[in-house]
Amino acid sequence: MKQKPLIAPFEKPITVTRPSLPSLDEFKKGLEGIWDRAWLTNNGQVLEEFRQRLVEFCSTDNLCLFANGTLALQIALQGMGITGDVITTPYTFVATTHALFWNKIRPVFADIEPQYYTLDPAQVEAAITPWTSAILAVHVYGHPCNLTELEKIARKRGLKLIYDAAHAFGVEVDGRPIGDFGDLSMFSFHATKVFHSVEGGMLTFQDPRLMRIFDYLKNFGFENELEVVMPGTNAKMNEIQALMGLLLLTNYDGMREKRRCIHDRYRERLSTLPGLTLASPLSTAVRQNYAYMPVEVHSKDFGLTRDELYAKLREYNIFGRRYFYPLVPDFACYRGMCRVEELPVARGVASRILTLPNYTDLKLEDVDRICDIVAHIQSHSRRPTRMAGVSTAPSTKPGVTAVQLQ
Ligand code: T4K
Repeated sequence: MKQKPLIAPFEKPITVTRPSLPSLDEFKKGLEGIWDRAWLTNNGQVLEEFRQRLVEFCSTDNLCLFANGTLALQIALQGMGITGDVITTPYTFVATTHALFWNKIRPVFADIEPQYYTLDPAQVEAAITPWTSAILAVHVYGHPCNLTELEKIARKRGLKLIYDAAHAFGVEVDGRPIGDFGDLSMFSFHATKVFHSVEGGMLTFQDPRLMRIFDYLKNFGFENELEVVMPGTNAKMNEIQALMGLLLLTNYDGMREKRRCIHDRYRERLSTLPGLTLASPLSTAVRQNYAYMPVEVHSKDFGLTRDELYAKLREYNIFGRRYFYPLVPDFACYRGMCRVEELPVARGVASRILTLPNYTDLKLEDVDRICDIVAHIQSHSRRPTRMAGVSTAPSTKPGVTAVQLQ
């Protein structure tokens, strides 16, 4: 009887991401200082040190820290006085759109570009009306938007240009930090991000006058014990968050380098598989951060749909995610905001996208094993596809157990 090869599943779940952590000893040492001072939040010493380090890292003093990225974006829109309609991308995490809604701003969805999945400037321009006040673009997966074109449109039409840079910490373009583009950028320091402070958010911006407004808005609008100057909220980062961020920031370059190796390996192994496409390589002007590992599954050539591959991988204990599917306008709370036939590019990408495990401590041998499993699943799909020169045979690399089944 013909024997079929099978690769063993991972013993433990391999999730789409896993937070980087500093050494526990270092963290404990930092905690001792916090314990001694008994100062846990409201502009503590560690927060101030963390902010100072970020000022150096991001090359700007116009920088404000928050409890998380969502609150940071909500406060940004409020503090900048954005109203009316804002043109934004449907291809993002829901928090981008929620931040608009919480400010009673109407999101107007424009389609994305197929190579990097960021807003298509031509679609943005076509969507502008007299009610448009700003563009809210997302550097999705850490891929910089078309900065030059968006800037041109915003300046020409008198619109504010705001970037959701939740995925883009550490990215530079032509040696300029990504936060230096547009009027304002929001970064997320959530545990699942390339760099994090457990939860956390940061705004960097051009207009220095915004600093005071953001400081009020994140602290109930307090001027002093007796005066409240605006109806703020509570969006402060605390000392323990700041400690995590401070310790991880010292190792940012090391973390980035590990991710670069992981990305290169995925590219090398997956780019020849028929029916899988990877995002176009970024321009050499971009210092990228390797935040996510998205692949598009073209069912006709791959032999399985994206959802079939997603489900099959779970059988091997590999938990990729369909970031970003469904599209934001397809969620119940935004349904009806645009017609189904609109946004064809975003819709197509959302139906094909799968983000594979990608985190600093993912071992290269595990990347190989994931790639072997993807190839193996494909070779056993109901519509097997092969291209010359592409082998779907299981690897003999260490860490990959090949067993024979009847
Ligand atoms: N704008 C954009 C474009 C964003 O992507 C986000 C957040 C925001 C704005 C808002 O920023 P924040 O307010 O979050 O700062 C995750 C994150 O929670 C979210 O921050 C992120 N984007 C989004 C893309 O991904 P979920 O619901 O997918 O997370 P969850 O809990 O399913 O975690 C994903 C995987 O990570 C888990 O399967 C396992 C692993 N994990 C997760 C956590 C929390 C760990 O190993 N350890 C952990 O502590 O949203």
